Amino acid sequence: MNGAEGLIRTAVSSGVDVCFANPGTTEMQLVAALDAAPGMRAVLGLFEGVCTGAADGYARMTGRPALTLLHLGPGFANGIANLHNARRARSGIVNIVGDQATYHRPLDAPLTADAEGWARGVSAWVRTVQTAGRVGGDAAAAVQAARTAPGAIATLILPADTAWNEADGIAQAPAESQRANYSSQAVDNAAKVLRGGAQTLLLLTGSALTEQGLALAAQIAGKTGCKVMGQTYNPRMARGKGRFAIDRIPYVIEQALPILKDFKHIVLVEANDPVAFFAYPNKPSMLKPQGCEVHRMTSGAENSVAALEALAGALHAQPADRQPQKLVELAKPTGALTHASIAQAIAMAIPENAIVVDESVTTGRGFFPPTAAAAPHDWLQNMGGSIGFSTPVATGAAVACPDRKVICMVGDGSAMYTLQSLWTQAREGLNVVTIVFANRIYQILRGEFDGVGAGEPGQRALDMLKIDRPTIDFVALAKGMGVPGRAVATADDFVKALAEAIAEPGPRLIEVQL
Ligand SMILES: Cc1ncc(C[n+]2csc(CCOP(=O)(O)OP(=O)(O)O)c2C)c(N)n1
Repeated sequence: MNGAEGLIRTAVSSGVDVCFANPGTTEMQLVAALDAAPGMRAVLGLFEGVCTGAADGYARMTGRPALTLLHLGPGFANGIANLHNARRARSGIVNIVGDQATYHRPLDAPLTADAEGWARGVSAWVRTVQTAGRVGGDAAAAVQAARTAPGAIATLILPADTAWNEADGIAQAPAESQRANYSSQAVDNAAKVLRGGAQTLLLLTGSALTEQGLALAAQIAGKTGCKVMGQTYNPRMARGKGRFAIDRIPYVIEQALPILKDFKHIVLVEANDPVAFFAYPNKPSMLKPQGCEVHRMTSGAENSVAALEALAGALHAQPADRQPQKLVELAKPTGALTHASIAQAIAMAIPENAIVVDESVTTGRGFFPPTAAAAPHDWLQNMGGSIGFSTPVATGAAVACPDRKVICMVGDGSAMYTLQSLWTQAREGLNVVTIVFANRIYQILRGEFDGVGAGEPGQRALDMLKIDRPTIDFVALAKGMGVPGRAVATADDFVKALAEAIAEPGPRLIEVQL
């Protein structure tokens, strides 16, 4: 068995059986090993950012790492932006990066690069295999590193000769590491704060946003009168009918400040002390009001559901303490396409157990309240702010959950970064409905231009913000990659197009013309 086969067999025997790949010459033994070693599902992505984003989506939905297979430093570099997003989502991923053969590396052939250096910026664990004899052990160590709770990015660099030389067999990674429990002192402290009666915000993210975590938060809110919110962005939130509906801290500082201004305490459950996404002249960076005390109850690696359970226990908060919620009722929209009618149409269309991937940027800023009473679903967001996240993440989520419908909502600007995902969706027959909000501008940046006080944009500045010339035809682009699509310009047509797209198996695209 050569090193490449040892690696694939080690991954499979360790429970890692999906690989999002874009190979080159240095990975040919690994490609051959996919045939030789059964059990690995290999999914080709036509750009490395598709592979890394797909691995993020896969990890968010399964809690397990996938492999990516990338071509030397430059291939890895193409995948870095979505690894950055995945790192912030605390997704576990094992990157396998082929490299020049050990003896060829000093010759400085064209693709030779500092793969290790580039990997370090986004990886919690980096190793270069030194000899084929070590491949099995190194691959098992990479899987173990990626499974470090709650999930981490591990990058294993595999020089070509370590892939084709004889391996020492396979290894097996130890079982997943469990989340650390929680600090009872931190829970006692949170209980003391909540008993104190001063206005308190319970700020949640990560594993606290499961159905169970949210139900416990609802009890605590009902019992103590505290407010519960999510971070502006969250890796995954259980939402929809029957679940505790919470709002998020708005992105826009002017909207966030008044919402937070009266809180005397913020209790953090995996979340971070709220900060503005960017600095702006004459605006604060920290969003909490002066004098507000921040208390951390759990960090990202701890068991927040258990901590919330203990907190509910300490406060004697029962399921009966949950208050009924007034949610926006579902209603079929008609007439013009507006942000409100789009939200209504999506709320009506979300099927039971759907996965919604949200890169809707400015179009979707108000989507949360109107979709709160939709059928139960999971809502995934971009944790690192690097756009081009949603179409790959939707692809990986669909590979992870073939029985669930994935709805990918994406701005037209964001869609153009990693649109190749559609080709992978078509080839794999994935159940993804991509909705492109075609407003023909980087609308968010038009707002930021004002927000940073850059003045009035002239023609050249506007040319950097508008994407209307030439018009991008998303239906034609989708067709070219094997995905049927249609464009809509009214709410009525959007409702129809959504119903059709969701009813059909396989990928679909809807261009929403704003
Ligand atoms: C990798 C990366 N490049 C550039 C940006 C800056 N940026 C943020 S949002 C955005 C455009 C978003 O446009 P679109 O998806 O059409 O949404 P809209 O703002 O129109 O709602 C850009 C270029 C970024 N966040 N990440």
